[in-house]
Amino acid sequence: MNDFRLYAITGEQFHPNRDLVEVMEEAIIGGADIIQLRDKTSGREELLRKAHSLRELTRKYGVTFIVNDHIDIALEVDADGIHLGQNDLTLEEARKLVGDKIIGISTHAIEEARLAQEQGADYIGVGPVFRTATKADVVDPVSVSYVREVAAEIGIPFVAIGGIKLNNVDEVIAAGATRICAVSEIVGSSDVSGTCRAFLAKLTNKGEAE
Ligand code: TZP
Ligand code: MG
Repeated sequence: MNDFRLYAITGEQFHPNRDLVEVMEEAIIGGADIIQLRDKTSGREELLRKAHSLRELTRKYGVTFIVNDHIDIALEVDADGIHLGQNDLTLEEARKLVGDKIIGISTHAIEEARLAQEQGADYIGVGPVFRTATKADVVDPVSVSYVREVAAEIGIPFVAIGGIKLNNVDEVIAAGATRICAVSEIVGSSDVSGTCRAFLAKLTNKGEAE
């Protein structure tokens, strides 16, 4: 999973009239190489149904599939991994439950990044880099300076997240990010594949003007 570059997270509120699987398929076609199911509102049955559908989709394309928060659902659909926040299970507890599946941890400060690395996280989220309305209880933006700190010090893969758009991603890449994650900019786009391709072009060109 180390070679991923573009991490797309679901956000159905940004495409109210479009099907979840269809939108995420467009993201994959555009080059997203990790898909995460993040859904804070559905009940368990609905979540499970979505997880099954996205597992089937990601298998078809050979793309990594991560479930946010719900370890039981990740296990039930045989997702590739889970993503946890600072207030969820500890890494040690999570590792016991998921074995060698991928565990990703959200971090907002270098101490959290160090700890996640020490405890065996497979990757970390670094953010929110910019202000975002996508996450309800989000902490204040950490700015690109936190991206710079992580890039300089942390050895495990990290993905920058939070308010990242095509028009500000260059700054994030210049700070050392080689992997980008976005919700609204990707799934809320009228051209989901094109937006993914544009992010990837910027990552390939290291943020230089195209
Ligand atoms: N974790 C930190 S910021 C964020 C999450 C899930 C939301 C990012 O959404 P967007 O729309 O890309 O700002
Ligand atoms: Mg969480």
